[in-house]
Amino acid sequence: MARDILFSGIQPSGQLNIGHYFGAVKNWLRMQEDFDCMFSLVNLHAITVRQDPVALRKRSLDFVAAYMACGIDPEKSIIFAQSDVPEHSELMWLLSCHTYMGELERMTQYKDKIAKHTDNVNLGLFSYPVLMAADILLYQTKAVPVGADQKQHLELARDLANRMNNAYGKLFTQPEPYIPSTEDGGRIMSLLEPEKKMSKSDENAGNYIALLDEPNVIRKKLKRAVTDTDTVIRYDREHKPGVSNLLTLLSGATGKPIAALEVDYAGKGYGHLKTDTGEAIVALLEPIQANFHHLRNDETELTRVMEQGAEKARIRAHSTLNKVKKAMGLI
Ligand code: ATP
Ligand code: LTN
Repeated sequence: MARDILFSGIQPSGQLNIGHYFGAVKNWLRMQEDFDCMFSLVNLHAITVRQDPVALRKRSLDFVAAYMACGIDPEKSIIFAQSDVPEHSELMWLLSCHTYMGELERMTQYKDKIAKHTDNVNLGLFSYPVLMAADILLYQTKAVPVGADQKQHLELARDLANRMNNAYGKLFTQPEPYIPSTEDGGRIMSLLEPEKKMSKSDENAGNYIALLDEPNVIRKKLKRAVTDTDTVIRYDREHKPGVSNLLTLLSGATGKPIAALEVDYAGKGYGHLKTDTGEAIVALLEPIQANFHHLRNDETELTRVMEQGAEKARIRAHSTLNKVKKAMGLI
């Protein structure tokens, strides 16, 4: 029987960090066995912020190697670059003509981004969620594993699927979000400003742990992580965001539930928690880093994986797009 389709993407901007790992990639690995998976390097999304072309190309290969180093298997899943499948942009236009300005004006990511990039408030930043809806709907996607920050964008994709299906007959599958709970890593917070999400575009590298950070850098960053003036190791996002974030990271890296960690750490100090979290993350990332360096050395193979992925994706994309154009009366 055909398996349900899963689609997810990460923008090749900045450096992949453990927020992406726990929020998205970890779920991808788990779901890879049960779904027909498509993982896209969403480079058209990345250019909503100005990119250096040479660095973007290089970073794109870094990201593909990183996906594979984490365990995404190109023999089981389709890995491809969004820009290799022009149907994404074409479906985006068709969806744009059915998206209301008010819907996009409400998007919090867009508001944050225009506040941050005041010198480049471009149309792409505003219409970004429509491109994301096109990515998803183009493949008749059922499951979309993402971090909590993408919930609002997912809602738009679902609304657009409904709107188009009501207007033109059944064109799209209704996508479902798969978002880990906050305790499970759906929203990993910044190390130095734990009320803010850990983000790869953060200019202060002390705020995140990159997947490729050296073990000693990881230990040092965790030692400096902001906690609070209390001394109790307890999970409480509202009053103890830093400590709660460390517990989430330790739990994610060791597989031990947070409640059990609270018991283990009763009476122990924050220094202890930070050291153990550092060691657990170093142990988690060590094999990933070794795989990465091995895979990244073979650019021919990475390019082959992307070409093979794009070829498969294009066949699927073409089929949905044709159906939509026909239904809309485009000859
Ligand atoms: P940028 O800061 O460059 O805008 P980003 O760090 O938010 O990007 P994306 O490429 O937008 O990264 O996100 C890729 C995936 O990782 C998405 O599913 C997103 O929800 C998830 N993700 C990003 N940051 C976190 C985080 N701090 N915690 C959990 N999941 C996250
Ligand atoms: N907007 C997402 C990245 C993204 C995506 C997608 C995720 C683009 N298209 C489709 C899931 C499905 C983000 O993380 N900023």
